[in-house]
Amino acid sequence: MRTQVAIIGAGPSGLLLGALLHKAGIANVIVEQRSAEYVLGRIRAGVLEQGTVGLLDQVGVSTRLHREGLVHGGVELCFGGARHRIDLHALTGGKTVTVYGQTEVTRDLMEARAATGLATIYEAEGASLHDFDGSHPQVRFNKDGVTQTLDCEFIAGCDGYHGVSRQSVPAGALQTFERIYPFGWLGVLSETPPVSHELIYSNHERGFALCSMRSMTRSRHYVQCALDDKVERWSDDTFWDELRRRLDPVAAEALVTGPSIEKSIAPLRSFVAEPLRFGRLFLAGDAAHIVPPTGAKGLNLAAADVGYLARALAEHYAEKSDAGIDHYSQRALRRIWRAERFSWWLTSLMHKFPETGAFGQRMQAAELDYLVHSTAAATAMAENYVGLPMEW
Ligand code: FAS
Ligand code: PHB
Repeated sequence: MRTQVAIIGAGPSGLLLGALLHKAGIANVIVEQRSAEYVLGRIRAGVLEQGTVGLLDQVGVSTRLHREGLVHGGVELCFGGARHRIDLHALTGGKTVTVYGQTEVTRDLMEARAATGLATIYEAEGASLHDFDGSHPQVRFNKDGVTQTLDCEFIAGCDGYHGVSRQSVPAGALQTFERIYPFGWLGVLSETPPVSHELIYSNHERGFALCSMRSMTRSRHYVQCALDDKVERWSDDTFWDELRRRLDPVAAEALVTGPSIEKSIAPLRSFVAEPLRFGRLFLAGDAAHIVPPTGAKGLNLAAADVGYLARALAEHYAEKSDAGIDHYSQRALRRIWRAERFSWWLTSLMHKFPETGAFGQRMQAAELDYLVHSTAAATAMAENYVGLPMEW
């Protein structure tokens, strides 16, 4: 097999990159280790920045998003028993975010790709990357017991944090930066109406909580839990009772509970690998970086990465210029680090850190008080939450 760009991973990064390259007339093949059903079964992000929506518009995969997505002009912070709205729309000159699950984005991209006839090789096992620091890169994998070789001109590592791409880079060529948080998020998906029409982020002495949604009939809630906690310890009733304790009285009263249709615990970490380019191999999305989900940046950063990468590869093929691919890593990392900072800041502000003690709690209370009473502070939060400009 031969193509121009081999993409490792059929998550949102790989699928969106494939769609952007196809629009630019660049042939690409996606190699994915799991089945399409498995990929769709992962419940993850829920908030899209305008830049991400714009990229989906660009590849013609946003019809359902515009029909079913919920456009939000604000977000609420809950602390000290009361809620305070951050008016994103007013503070950012009209910007908004769209609530539309990552699962739906992935489904839309998968269906669009299937319609193009582009090759997506699911259940491709044991992928290995070769000669990406030379001029004839290859991806080898096993499909149905047969070893296959994909000759290509570039490889895009869109295979997530545990993928093979970053691990294929010689250790000395990569510098990594990491912070692991001393807690996780227990998330529950339920066919229940959202407690409010916008998201609620709660800083409570018992721990962080988040009330999000997927539609006006399907909710996604999270509570901060111990790093070594187990899903089995959390019955639905235990979860709802704990969530209710971490909300203001009005929200606690309005909360409609119901059976969980998905329940899982995710660890939280900040992680960045530098640089993002190694010869003809490029890293994008979670293969390159991880953010704690507090700032809703993970999926949006992945979209920005592949937006930059697709533009750089289009320049290489159409204009015979390598300026874009030479600049990709530096350009993507500038946005990545700004999102890492915002995600770390909001995580540090909203979660319970026992090790920081009473003084740490007072610092959080003072910052939250300042945030909701200072236009300058609220603007800083708002412009990061809606997404900083893409700076093409
Ligand atoms: P992904 O991990 O989504 O996709 C990588 C793909 O590569 C997968 O399909 C995998 O099977 C495949 N792959 C891996 N190794 C391979 C190999 N060797 N060969 C072939 N294929 C391989 N972000 C938010 O903004 N908000 C959230 O609330 C949020 N919650 C999250 C919860 C969890 C548990 C996790 C893990 C992440 C969460 N994220 C959240 C971040 C998440 O949405 C990611 O940013 C997003 O999935 C990034 O997409 P990809 O870069 O495509 O990586
Ligand atoms: C979600 O809906 O899953 C979600 C929303 C906002 C976040 C994190 C997760 O910050």
